[in-house]
Amino acid sequence: MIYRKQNFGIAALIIFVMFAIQMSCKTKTASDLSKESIIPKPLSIEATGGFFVLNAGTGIYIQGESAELKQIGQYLADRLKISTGYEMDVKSTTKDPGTGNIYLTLSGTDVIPEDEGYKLTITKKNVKLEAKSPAGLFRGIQTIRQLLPAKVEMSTLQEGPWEIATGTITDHPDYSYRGAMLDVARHFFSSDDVKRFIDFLAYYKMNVLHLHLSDDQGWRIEIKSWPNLTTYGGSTQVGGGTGGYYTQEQYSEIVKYAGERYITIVPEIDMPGHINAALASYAELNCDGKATKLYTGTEVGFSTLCTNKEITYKFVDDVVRELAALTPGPYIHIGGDESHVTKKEDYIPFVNKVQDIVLAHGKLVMGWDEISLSSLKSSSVAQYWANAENANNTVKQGAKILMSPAAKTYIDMKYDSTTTLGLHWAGYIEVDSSYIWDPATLVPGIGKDKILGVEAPLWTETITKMDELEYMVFPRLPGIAEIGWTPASLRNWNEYKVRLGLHGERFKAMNIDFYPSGLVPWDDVNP
Ligand code: NGO
Repeated sequence: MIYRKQNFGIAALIIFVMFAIQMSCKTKTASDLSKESIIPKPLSIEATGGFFVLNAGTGIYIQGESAELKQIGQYLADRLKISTGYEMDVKSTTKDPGTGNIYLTLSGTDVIPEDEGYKLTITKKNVKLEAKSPAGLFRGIQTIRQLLPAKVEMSTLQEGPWEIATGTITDHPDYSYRGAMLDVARHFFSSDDVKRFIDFLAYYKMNVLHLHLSDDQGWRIEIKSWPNLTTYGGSTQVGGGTGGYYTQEQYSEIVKYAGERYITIVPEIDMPGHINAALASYAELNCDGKATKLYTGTEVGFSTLCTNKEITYKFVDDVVRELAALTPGPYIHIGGDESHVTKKEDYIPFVNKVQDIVLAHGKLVMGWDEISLSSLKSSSVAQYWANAENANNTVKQGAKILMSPAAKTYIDMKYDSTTTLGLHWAGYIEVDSSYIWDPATLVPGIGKDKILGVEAPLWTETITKMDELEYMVFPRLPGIAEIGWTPASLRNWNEYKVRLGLHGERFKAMNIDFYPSGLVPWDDVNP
């Protein structure tokens, strides 16, 4: 018996030693900057072979007294404090603070000429982040986060060491618009959920969140001059559950939260179709003067505003006016998709009029690709999702395209036939398929100069809560972010999938419920 116990003890010791060796092999030593898995992939990385160690004495310095830079420094300090436990004061300085510190500085345009670009120089002694604009510093901070061990993203105190490989990264985005869309109309998502989603975008250097705020199933933004839109029209959602809406204060808080992360909100009010929630809330918006019933199904294309009633334009003007006043970003998205029950001869003048209303309120127009049937201003943007002819029609009119091809960027599509969530009308979209494409060659005749950027829409007919959202978003979103940021010449699926695999640890640290695609080498992550 004693003999067997001893045997067991030795076996346990051997297993422990083997496990320890295996763990130490898996713990990366942060000494080769060029081998770090940064997403989106930076433009240039020069490694110098050593590492900087973040410790309790590390300070975060900002150049000058700017409140904006202070806020960016504080964002980094707050994030690092949670997992490292270090209380990093953010201090102002007029000169390079020297050894042991992180220094955030706005350089002249000669160092980094591009908006959102940054240069990150890491030596054994300190970390220097330079950018032309505060947005560039914010993007560079995401690179610093990704260079630290994955556990830096955890929400509990972790053991160091907190090493960052040394070298220089120079980086800037390929497209100026890199976004995602969240449909909060089919299923409502709380402000806190939206903020978490914004944090995902920020981590991958995206800069736009398009909120699909109204549809047949629900109206989600308070409009003070038309209160029933939310109190009645926002009361339900797909499947018949309780819906919800953002008060104007809550919406402004979301806008502010996004703004602090250099993310612009593009609000969408879908019209003249996808409008049943409004038609149910106000009888006078219907041609026959009778309110429709609230709708909780998932059919599309059955509702329309009454395009030849004067009150319709008063309604649109009020909604756009209130929304424009709450929205600092340049665009109001007017939808315009799938207006199957609006006659073409009514649709065209409607979109033209709405375009004028948006411009009169000081905003630019964005809409789904169908709006190209109307006369687009060159400042308007059509979001290509399905129809190449509409895309061509857009550029012929001198307007720009936002690329959201359904077969590539619709992250509400199932990964494969076994995915229980999602739709599949545009096909199954595995992680490789959503990564392997180039916005500038997708539609013949529409080159890079005609394209504003890329956006990944998440429609929520089948997505009811945050863990479901995360499962559809991850791991496809980082790939779309990379398509928007990194030039096509530097993108390669076989290389990318390894970097993505290493982000599995980060998803886990952030408590993200992701889809563990069999196409990605997930290292030692067990989701
Ligand atoms: C379409 C439709 C949406 C659906 C979505 C589902 C556009 C622009 N209109 O995309 O109403 O929710 O597909 O994938």
